[in-house]
Amino acid sequence: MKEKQASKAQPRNSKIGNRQSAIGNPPPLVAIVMGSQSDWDTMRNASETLKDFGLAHECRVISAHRSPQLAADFSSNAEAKGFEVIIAAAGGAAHLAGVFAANTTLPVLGVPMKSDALNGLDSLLSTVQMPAGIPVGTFAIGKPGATNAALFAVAILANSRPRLREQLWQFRKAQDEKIRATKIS
Ligand code: RP5
Repeated sequence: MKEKQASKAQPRNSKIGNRQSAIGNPPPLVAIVMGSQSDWDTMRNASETLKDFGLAHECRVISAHRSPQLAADFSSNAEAKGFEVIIAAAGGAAHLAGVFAANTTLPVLGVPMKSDALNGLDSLLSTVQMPAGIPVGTFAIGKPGATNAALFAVAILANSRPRLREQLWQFRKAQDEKIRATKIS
Protein backbone atom coordinates (compact mmCIF):
# COMPACT_ATOMS: atom_id res chain seq x y z
CA MET A 1 0.00 0.00 0.00
CA LYS A 2 1.49 3.33 -0.95
CA GLU A 3 1.77 6.18 1.55
CA LYS A 4 1.26 8.94 -0.99
CA GLN A 5 0.51 9.14 -4.65
CA ALA A 6 3.74 9.64 -6.57
CA SER A 7 3.72 11.96 -9.51
CA LYS A 8 5.93 12.17 -12.58
CA ALA A 9 9.46 13.01 -11.66
CA GLN A 10 11.68 15.15 -13.82
CA PRO A 11 13.56 18.36 -13.10
CA ARG A 12 11.09 21.23 -13.39
CA ASN A 13 13.30 23.73 -15.10
CA SER A 14 14.73 21.33 -17.62
CA LYS A 15 13.60 20.78 -21.19
CA ILE A 16 11.51 17.84 -20.03
CA GLY A 17 10.65 19.29 -16.66
CA ASN A 18 7.40 19.95 -14.86
CA ARG A 19 6.13 20.51 -11.34
CA GLN A 20 5.68 17.24 -9.54
CA SER A 21 2.54 17.93 -7.60
CA ALA A 22 -0.39 18.69 -9.85
CA ILE A 23 -3.71 19.92 -8.48
CA GLY A 24 -5.43 17.12 -6.61
CA ASN A 25 -2.19 15.30 -5.84
CA PRO A 26 -0.62 15.40 -2.38
CA PRO A 27 1.96 18.15 -1.82
CA PRO A 28 5.54 16.99 -2.28
CA LEU A 29 7.32 16.09 0.97
CA VAL A 30 10.78 15.76 -0.56
CA ALA A 31 12.62 18.19 -2.80
CA ILE A 32 15.35 16.77 -5.01
CA VAL A 33 17.53 19.61 -6.18
CA MET A 34 20.58 19.28 -8.41
CA GLY A 35 23.16 21.71 -9.71
CA SER A 36 22.76 20.87 -13.38
CA GLN A 37 20.60 19.02 -15.85
CA SER A 38 23.67 16.80 -16.30
CA ASP A 39 23.07 15.44 -12.78
CA TRP A 40 19.64 14.09 -13.67
CA ASP A 41 20.82 10.75 -15.07
CA THR A 42 22.16 10.00 -11.59
CA MET A 43 19.44 11.69 -9.57
CA ARG A 44 16.64 9.97 -11.42
CA ASN A 45 17.56 7.02 -9.19
CA ALA A 46 16.54 9.04 -6.13
CA SER A 47 13.31 10.01 -7.82
CA GLU A 48 12.56 6.43 -8.88
CA THR A 49 13.19 5.21 -5.34
CA LEU A 50 10.78 7.75 -3.87
CA LYS A 51 8.25 6.77 -6.52
CA ASP A 52 8.59 3.14 -5.48
CA PHE A 53 7.42 4.22 -2.02
CA GLY A 54 4.65 6.34 -3.48
CA LEU A 55 6.15 9.54 -2.12
CA ALA A 56 5.29 12.80 -3.83
CA HIS A 57 8.37 14.86 -4.55
CA GLU A 58 9.61 17.75 -6.62
CA CYS A 59 12.76 17.69 -8.76
CA ARG A 60 14.49 20.96 -9.63
CA VAL A 61 17.71 22.12 -11.25
CA ILE A 62 19.09 24.83 -8.94
CA SER A 63 22.71 25.90 -8.88
CA ALA A 64 24.42 27.48 -5.89
CA HIS A 65 26.82 29.18 -8.29
CA ARG A 66 24.87 29.85 -11.46
CA SER A 67 21.55 30.73 -9.83
CA PRO A 68 22.47 31.83 -6.30
CA GLN A 69 19.29 33.82 -5.65
CA LEU A 70 17.09 30.91 -6.72
CA ALA A 71 19.06 28.62 -4.39
CA ALA A 72 18.59 31.08 -1.50
CA ASP A 73 14.88 31.60 -2.20
CA PHE A 74 14.01 27.93 -2.68
CA SER A 75 15.89 26.78 0.42
CA SER A 76 14.51 29.61 2.58
CA ASN A 77 10.93 28.84 1.58
CA ALA A 78 11.17 25.04 1.56
CA GLU A 79 9.73 24.47 5.03
CA ALA A 80 6.83 26.86 4.46
CA LYS A 81 6.03 25.01 1.24
CA GLY A 82 5.62 21.79 3.19
CA PHE A 83 8.81 19.99 2.30
CA GLU A 84 10.17 17.80 5.10
CA VAL A 85 13.43 16.61 3.54
CA ILE A 86 15.79 18.08 0.95
CA ILE A 87 18.06 15.96 -1.24
CA ALA A 88 20.73 18.15 -2.80
CA ALA A 89 23.09 16.85 -5.48
CA ALA A 90 26.04 18.65 -6.99
CA GLY A 91 29.39 17.98 -8.58
CA GLY A 92 32.85 19.58 -8.56
CA ALA A 93 33.02 22.44 -6.06
CA ALA A 94 29.73 21.15 -4.72
CA HIS A 95 28.22 23.81 -2.48
CA LEU A 96 24.54 23.25 -3.15
CA ALA A 97 23.79 21.05 -0.13
CA GLY A 98 25.70 23.38 2.19
CA VAL A 99 23.92 26.46 0.88
CA PHE A 100 20.56 24.76 1.32
CA ALA A 101 21.44 23.62 4.83
CA ALA A 102 22.44 27.18 5.72
CA ASN A 103 18.96 28.45 4.87
CA THR A 104 16.74 25.79 6.43
CA THR A 105 16.62 23.52 9.46
CA LEU A 106 15.04 20.75 7.36
CA PRO A 107 17.32 17.73 7.01
CA VAL A 108 19.53 18.17 3.94
CA LEU A 109 20.93 15.02 2.35
CA GLY A 110 23.88 15.69 0.07
CA VAL A 111 24.70 13.50 -2.92
CA PRO A 112 28.12 14.06 -4.50
CA MET A 113 28.08 13.72 -8.29
CA LYS A 114 30.80 11.87 -10.15
CA SER A 115 32.97 14.49 -11.86
CA ASP A 116 35.14 14.25 -14.97
CA ALA A 117 38.24 15.74 -13.37
CA LEU A 118 38.41 13.89 -10.05
CA ASN A 119 35.81 11.13 -10.32
CA GLY A 120 33.63 12.75 -7.66
CA LEU A 121 36.22 12.99 -4.90
CA ASP A 122 36.01 16.79 -5.23
CA SER A 123 32.20 16.61 -4.95
CA LEU A 124 32.39 14.25 -1.97
CA LEU A 125 34.83 16.37 0.01
CA SER A 126 33.07 19.66 -0.68
CA THR A 127 29.74 18.16 0.36
CA VAL A 128 30.88 16.21 3.41
CA GLN A 129 33.38 18.62 4.96
CA MET A 130 30.90 21.05 6.47
CA PRO A 131 32.27 23.12 9.34
CA ALA A 132 30.55 22.48 12.68
CA GLY A 133 27.17 24.15 13.05
CA ILE A 134 25.47 23.47 9.71
CA PRO A 135 25.11 19.74 9.05
CA VAL A 136 24.71 18.02 5.69
CA GLY A 137 24.10 14.27 5.72
CA THR A 138 26.41 13.10 2.94
CA PHE A 139 25.99 9.95 0.89
CA ALA A 140 28.11 7.91 -1.52
CA ILE A 141 29.22 9.33 -4.87
CA GLY A 142 26.79 8.84 -7.72
CA LYS A 143 23.98 6.31 -8.10
CA PRO A 144 24.37 4.48 -4.75
CA GLY A 145 24.29 7.84 -3.00
CA ALA A 146 21.22 8.95 -4.94
CA THR A 147 19.36 5.76 -4.06
CA ASN A 148 20.42 5.78 -0.42
CA ALA A 149 19.58 9.45 0.05
CA ALA A 150 16.05 8.64 -1.08
CA LEU A 151 15.89 5.64 1.25
CA PHE A 152 17.12 7.83 4.08
CA ALA A 153 14.43 10.38 3.26
CA VAL A 154 11.90 7.56 3.47
CA ALA A 155 13.32 6.56 6.86
CA ILE A 156 13.00 10.13 8.17
CA LEU A 157 9.42 10.43 6.96
CA ALA A 158 8.61 6.96 8.29
CA ASN A 159 9.25 8.15 11.86
CA SER A 160 5.79 9.68 11.92
CA ARG A 161 4.12 7.52 9.25
CA PRO A 162 3.60 3.88 10.32
CA ARG A 163 2.46 2.77 6.88
CA LEU A 164 5.65 4.08 5.33
CA ARG A 165 7.70 2.35 8.02
CA GLU A 166 6.00 -0.91 7.13
CA GLN A 167 6.82 -0.32 3.46
CA LEU A 168 10.45 0.21 4.40
CA TRP A 169 10.51 -3.09 6.30
CA GLN A 170 8.96 -4.83 3.29
CA PHE A 171 11.66 -3.34 1.08
CA ARG A 172 14.36 -4.66 3.43
CA LYS A 173 12.68 -8.06 3.53
CA ALA A 174 12.60 -8.27 -0.27
CA GLN A 175 16.33 -7.47 -0.43
CA ASP A 176 17.06 -10.10 2.17
CA GLU A 177 15.03 -12.73 0.32
CA LYS A 178 16.77 -11.90 -2.95
CA ILE A 179 20.19 -12.44 -1.39
CA ARG A 180 19.09 -15.71 0.24
CA ALA A 181 17.72 -16.98 -3.08
CA THR A 182 20.88 -16.18 -5.01
CA LYS A 183 22.65 -19.30 -6.29
CA ILE A 184 26.16 -19.16 -7.67
CA SER A 185 26.41 -21.74 -10.44
C1 RP5 B 1 27.71 21.31 -10.73
O1 RP5 B 1 28.61 21.30 -11.77
C2 RP5 B 1 26.60 20.40 -11.15
O2 RP5 B 1 26.02 19.85 -10.03
C3 RP5 B 1 27.27 19.38 -12.04
O3 RP5 B 1 27.50 18.16 -11.34
C4 RP5 B 1 28.58 20.03 -12.40
C5 RP5 B 1 28.78 20.19 -13.89
O4 RP5 B 1 27.68 20.91 -14.40
P1 RP5 B 1 27.50 21.12 -15.97
O5 RP5 B 1 28.72 21.86 -16.43
O6 RP5 B 1 27.40 19.73 -16.57
O7 RP5 B 1 26.23 21.90 -16.14
O8 RP5 B 1 27.25 22.59 -10.48
